[in-house]
Amino acid sequence: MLIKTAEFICSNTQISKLPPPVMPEYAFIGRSNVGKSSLINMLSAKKGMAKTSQTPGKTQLINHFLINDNWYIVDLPGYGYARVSKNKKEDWNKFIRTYLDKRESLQCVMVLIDSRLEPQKIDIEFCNWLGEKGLPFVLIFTKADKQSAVKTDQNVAKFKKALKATFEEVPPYFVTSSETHDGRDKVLAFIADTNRHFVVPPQPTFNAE
Ligand SMILES: Nc1nc2c(ncn2[C@@H]2O[C@H](COP(=O)(O)OP(=O)(O)O)[C@@H](O)[C@H]2O)c(=O)[nH]1
Ligand SMILES: [Mg+2]
Repeated sequence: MLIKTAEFICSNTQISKLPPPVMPEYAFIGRSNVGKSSLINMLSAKKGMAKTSQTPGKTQLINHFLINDNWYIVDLPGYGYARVSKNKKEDWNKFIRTYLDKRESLQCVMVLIDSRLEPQKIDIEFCNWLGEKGLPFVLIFTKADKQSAVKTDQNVAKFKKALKATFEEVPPYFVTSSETHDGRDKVLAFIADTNRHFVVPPQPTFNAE
């Protein structure tokens, strides 16, 4: 897919204020510092669209970016940031899980995993939650340029093995680097393909009386 336009639309702290669910959207999520903002900038070919390396845990917003006037990248706050209070973590959980569970136009959750690391409990638990809810997701392994392809493959294999404890079928996955742009075409091709199957969900109708 060729990216012709990419623009920031809105930041939200309230589910009720999200844009109408009339276009397919893809939610990007992962641990703080996983490389989410860098990946969003890399995919959209717009440097600085999603701000990189902001103070983690500071912004708890759902950000919508409109791509090619016909689909959304949704930037969700990162999880697993140690220095966030327990209350804030609970707020995060409630807000994000409600969004993920209820958003009619959400086509796929893009779960970002740091390719340098062994499977992390928090990532596996989040995938399990998506599985329980029946939400479609794919794995995006980030920062692949930081180590050898062999090491990346080993970590991918370990992650798949960890998921097999709960999943019959492991979801599709992509290996990416925001530095070298590896994986960009494949992720965009997946999104283009999914977009083709999008059907606008029924909209609430307003009764004049
Ligand atoms: N080498 C390399 N560094 C990356 C890559 N992606 C992100 N980074 C770096 O990792 C740090 C965190 O990235 P950021 O996109 O802000 O992560 P976020 O907190 O998940 O949004 C920054 O210093 C980035 O420059 C990548 O693919 N390769
Ligand atoms: Mg970020």
